[in-house]
Amino acid sequence: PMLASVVHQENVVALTKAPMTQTLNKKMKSVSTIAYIGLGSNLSQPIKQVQSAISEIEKIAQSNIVNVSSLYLSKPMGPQDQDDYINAVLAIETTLTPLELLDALQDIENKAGRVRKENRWGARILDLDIILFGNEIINSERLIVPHYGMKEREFVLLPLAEIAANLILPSPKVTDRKSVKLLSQNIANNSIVKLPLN
Ligand code: A4P
Ligand code: MG
Repeated sequence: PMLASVVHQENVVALTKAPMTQTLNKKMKSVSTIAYIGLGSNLSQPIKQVQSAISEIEKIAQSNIVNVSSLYLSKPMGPQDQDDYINAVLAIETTLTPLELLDALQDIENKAGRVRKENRWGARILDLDIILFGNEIINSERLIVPHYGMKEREFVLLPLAEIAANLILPSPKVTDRKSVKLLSQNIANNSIVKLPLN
């Protein structure tokens, strides 16, 4: 009984220390931002694409995933002659700049075999969008944040509401600073289903 209790205590210590060790190993600086990333896929086994994208995002330098929504099955927005999508949203704590994070996400899209085509809103193996980056409002050539479509898209708002309902959207216009919960309650959710956890 004596030995068992020692082993038990060591386990407790190991568990309590784990997140700290991970943080130090990844050389996190002190100032970090929570960013939200939208994941989407409707080609080449979309569930697997989204799951392996989550594993790849976990490996991004100076960053740690802090929350992941369920997976959602959604009808295509845009051309209807394409398969249904798998969508999800995750939260990442990062000390990267927004453009460094975009570079890392585009590397992951490219490694998954993403081919960029002309047709707008067409089928894709993997789409990784920065939905929010802390409270920042970004309007540069490569990056628009908050993501331009987030307020109209149920496949962004519903998974986001699952992990960050109380978040308020940054906006120069005070009246546009609405909570994710409110926005998600005000859109139709006819063409999306949350998949059970496996
Ligand atoms: N870019 C600008 N802002 C951002 C941002 N916040 N995050 C620039 C990521 N990238 C951003 O992106 C084109 C360029 O946008 C990038 O090079 C980056 O510099 P892309 O991924 O090559 O093109 P895209 O994703 O096809 O662009 P588009 O037209 O914005 O597509 P959407 O709006 O992402 O829509 N239906 C369902 N059910 N679920 C889906 O996920 N997705 C789409 C794609 C269509 N229908 C869908 C879904
Ligand atoms: Mg995209």
